[in-house]
Amino acid sequence: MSENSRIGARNIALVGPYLSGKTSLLESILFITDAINRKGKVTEGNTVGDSSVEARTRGMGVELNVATANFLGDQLTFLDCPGSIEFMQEANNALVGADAAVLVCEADPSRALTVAPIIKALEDRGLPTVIFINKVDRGEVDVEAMIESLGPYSNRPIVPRQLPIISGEKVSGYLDLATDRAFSYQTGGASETIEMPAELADDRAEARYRSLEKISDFSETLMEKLLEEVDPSDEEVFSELSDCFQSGVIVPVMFGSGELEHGVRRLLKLLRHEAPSSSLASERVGAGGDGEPIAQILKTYVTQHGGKLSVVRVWRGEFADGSAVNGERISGISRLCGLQTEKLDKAQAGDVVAFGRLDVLQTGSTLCSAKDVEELPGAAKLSPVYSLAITAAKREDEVKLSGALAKLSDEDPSVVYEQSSDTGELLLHGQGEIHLRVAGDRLKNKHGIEVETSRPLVPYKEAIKKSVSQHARFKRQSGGHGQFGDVHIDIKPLPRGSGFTFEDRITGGVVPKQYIPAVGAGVQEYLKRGPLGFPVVDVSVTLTDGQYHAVDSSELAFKTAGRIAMTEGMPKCDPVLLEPILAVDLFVPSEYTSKINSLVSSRRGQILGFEPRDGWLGWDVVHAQLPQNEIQDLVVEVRSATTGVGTYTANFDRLQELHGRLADDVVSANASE
Ligand SMILES: Nc1nc2c(ncn2[C@@H]2O[C@H](COP(=O)(O)OP(=O)(O)OP(=O)(O)O)[C@@H](O)[C@H]2O)c(=O)[nH]1
Ligand SMILES: [Mg+2]
Repeated sequence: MSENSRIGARNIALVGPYLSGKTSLLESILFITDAINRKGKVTEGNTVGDSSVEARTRGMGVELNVATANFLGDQLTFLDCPGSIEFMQEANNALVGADAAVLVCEADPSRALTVAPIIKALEDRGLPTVIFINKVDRGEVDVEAMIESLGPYSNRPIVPRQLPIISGEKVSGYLDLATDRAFSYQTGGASETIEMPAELADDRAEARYRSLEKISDFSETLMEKLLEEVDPSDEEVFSELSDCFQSGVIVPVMFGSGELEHGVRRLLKLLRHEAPSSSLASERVGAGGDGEPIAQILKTYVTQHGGKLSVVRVWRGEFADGSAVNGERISGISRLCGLQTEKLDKAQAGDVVAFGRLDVLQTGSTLCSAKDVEELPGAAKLSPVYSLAITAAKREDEVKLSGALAKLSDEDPSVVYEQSSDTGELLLHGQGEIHLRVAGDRLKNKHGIEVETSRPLVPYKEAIKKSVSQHARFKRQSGGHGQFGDVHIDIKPLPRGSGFTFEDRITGGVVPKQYIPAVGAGVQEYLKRGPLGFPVVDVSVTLTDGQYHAVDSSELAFKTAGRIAMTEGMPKCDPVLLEPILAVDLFVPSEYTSKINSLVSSRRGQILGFEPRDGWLGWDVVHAQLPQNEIQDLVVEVRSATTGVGTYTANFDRLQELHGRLADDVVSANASE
């Protein structure tokens, strides 16, 4: 173990589906550990975990919040991640810096699927994980059924550490499977030891045996004992369970009620005694041992004053306030408890703290005082699934908007913005409707800019199907100097994807050389808006003949003649509307694949096939092609068809002819704008 590592410092990600109770659990943890002296409530908008206005007003997590507590002399830092799939990037970024994760979920087997993507994310990172089945105060909860239903989504065996004691319809306490002790919950206090309920003796023996079977795969001595029918001691079982959790090969399960503090102290003890030390995580990411101090940014906040606050995980060594990293100077180091900051002189390996004013560095960046920084991998960027066109509500805010958007995507890298080269619109891309609404609220609350949003325009194009020869003359006699240009052009369709070509076949100087590019420019100007009202693609124009006037001809006159020839010729070329078609991969649990197939068909899509999703248990990827016009709210329907977990990626594939009423509607809607 490296000397740099803080044995007592551990960073625990709180993850789990939307509204499973992570923030409420954190609130209880902070209260129990005296980090706060009054417990807030999510519904009252005063918890540590939901610190921003946007989170408080919605009663849901919308970004990462960090809080450090001291539990019996050990430093535990919690990374409270939002559960909504639309804010998944925040959770993924946070997981980069965690030592272990508490996966908080409800005992609802019908929603086990919503836990699957999180299980997968934790497995991919190799993060030691404990499942906390929450809200058991609600009554009629079946912890065992929940464990059963999660099994198919986990590559790691899920092993109960406790058995519920049920009184009436409610869980009133638990048996510890490793220590042979029973406890009764005390709301607002530690559970009390009670006598082992005799009627649970058989259940306990059976559950204990099943757990042992699962962990014996990872322990030869245990395997031998089981084969020889020797009952291992409680100490042995505890140590095996502990090792298997620490090394991340099994996932232990606990349960309780975060809000009522039931089972929370027990969870804290597990984290304190059994979670891997922070040095293990450093080794896992390849930043262990001795060497230059290294840290990594897990989250960026833009403060009310406009400065940046970067939440960093220190992997190795120490960073002092005022020291230089990557050419910038750390200005202020603080321990966090939500919005509350406590100043520190330095940060040490194993800490998750905030560094002030690293203005250029972004979430995911690796920090190092040495010149050449070897970048540690950050979280992969999710590809956007929902877009809106935005404009500043007030004209005078337009200039400020791009700066504010840069800060917005600094804070949340899954918000992406761009100026569309096709439609000229300013587009905001993200993970869903709520995600972008929160982005809009942030622009208003933090940057004082109100924006208006609309459905992005579809970048339709048009082409032609017939060749036409066209003559045009531009002639104007106005006092002295006149204007004269005369051209003959051939307009021809080109194969899809060829673009635009302009050629001249002038012989004998009937159009002087210096005027020919002007004809091309006039033609091109016309192509910005064809007979149907859209940019024209895949057309060739050849200048075949013409006339000029020694005095009156000019570049402008020939440019105008070129444009007139196009304006008159193009409508005769059988123009056709082209709509963009996207290649779409939809990622869904296999049980919903057929539902997704019909959804795609109902949106004029074409299914190309489907296959198992690489590396995902029980998921498919459906390959399809869909018109871009059908994709705007696709994610909303895909999610609602798949209990919220389905998603897709889309890329431009080609332009395809659109005919009939659909085309007429597009043309007339465009004309009326
Ligand atoms: N009955 C019961 N309700 C709870 C418990 N914990 C949380 N809740 C309720 O569940 C709802 C969601 O709680 P949060 O703590 O915001 O859940 P979260 O997982 O942080 O939510 P997101 O961050 O939005 O994913 C709130 O209405 C809580 O009051 C619990 O232990 N028992
Ligand atoms: Mg929350």
